Amino acid sequence: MAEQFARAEQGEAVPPGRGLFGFDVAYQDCALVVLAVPWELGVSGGHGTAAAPQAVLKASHDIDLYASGFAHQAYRHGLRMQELTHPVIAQQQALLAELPQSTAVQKIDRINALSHTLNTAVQRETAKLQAEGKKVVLLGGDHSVPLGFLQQLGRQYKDFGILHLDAHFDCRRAYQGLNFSHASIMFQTMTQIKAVSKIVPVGIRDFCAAEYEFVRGLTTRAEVFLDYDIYQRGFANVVDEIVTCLPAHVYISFDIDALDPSLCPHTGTPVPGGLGFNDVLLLFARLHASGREVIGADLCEVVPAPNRWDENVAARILLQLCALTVRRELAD
Ligand SMILES: [Mn+2]
Repeated sequence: MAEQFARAEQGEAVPPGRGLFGFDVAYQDCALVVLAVPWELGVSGGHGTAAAPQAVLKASHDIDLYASGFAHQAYRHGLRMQELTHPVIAQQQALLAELPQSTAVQKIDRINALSHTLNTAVQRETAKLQAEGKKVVLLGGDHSVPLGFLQQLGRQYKDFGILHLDAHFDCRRAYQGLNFSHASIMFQTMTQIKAVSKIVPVGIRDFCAAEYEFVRGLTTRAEVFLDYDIYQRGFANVVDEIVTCLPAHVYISFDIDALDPSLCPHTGTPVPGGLGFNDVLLLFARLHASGREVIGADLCEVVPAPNRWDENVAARILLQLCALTVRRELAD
């Protein structure tokens, strides 16, 4: 591995077929597993997010890895990507292939059943990885993917917060009859997982009245940073307020559509406005500097682009999320 790290640091091209960020890290040597979940049964808008993990893996070979601060040489701690291996992934593909022929009711029942199976599979797999001493970052797939991971963290931690970067609250009770759609992930999380003492949605700019009421009803369990309010005040003037809202243990749920759509034009439900790339870097740097521990993260709703742009941006965000999550192992 030392030789691969040294070559990357000299800026050499990555040979084809390599692992995440260009390194072949064996399971026993990795500190963190990026668990890829190629899933898109929970989407309402455009499709294609199931293809994100492979596209982000390829794009991760094309980015230079130098970073200062908490992300400095984070890859040296061993970052490995592997896919969730469970029959439900193939069952999803079969269902997607026959969807146009199914009646709506059959579709909804079967999607709900498969989504429930996926949640259980993700919960069990993340529990196994954690039991074997690995940190975990999920790579979707759509934003319904992390529920099982959040359920697992809810068993493990008495109290944690969610830094939720998104254009949407994702707090619909159900969407088009789907209980576990990407539009309901935070409704499911906040109603099911008592250990989540705080949710901090950031960049929100597209929501219905019922969702807003639901979030307001969470009272002190939610601190909302709407995109337009952030714009008016300037991100640098808000960033410490965002961090201060969060408890000592933090999970980061990153929907790529939180970003300005020029950074993720192919995502399924893009919305004008949004966070700049440097806003995210600043937020992560301040979160790290605050001493809070990132206990896990997800990156969802990436849809690959013909010119590989969306996955290029996503690979850079993924590196930051991995660095934040392994930082306890870093010799600062
Ligand atoms: Mn979203």
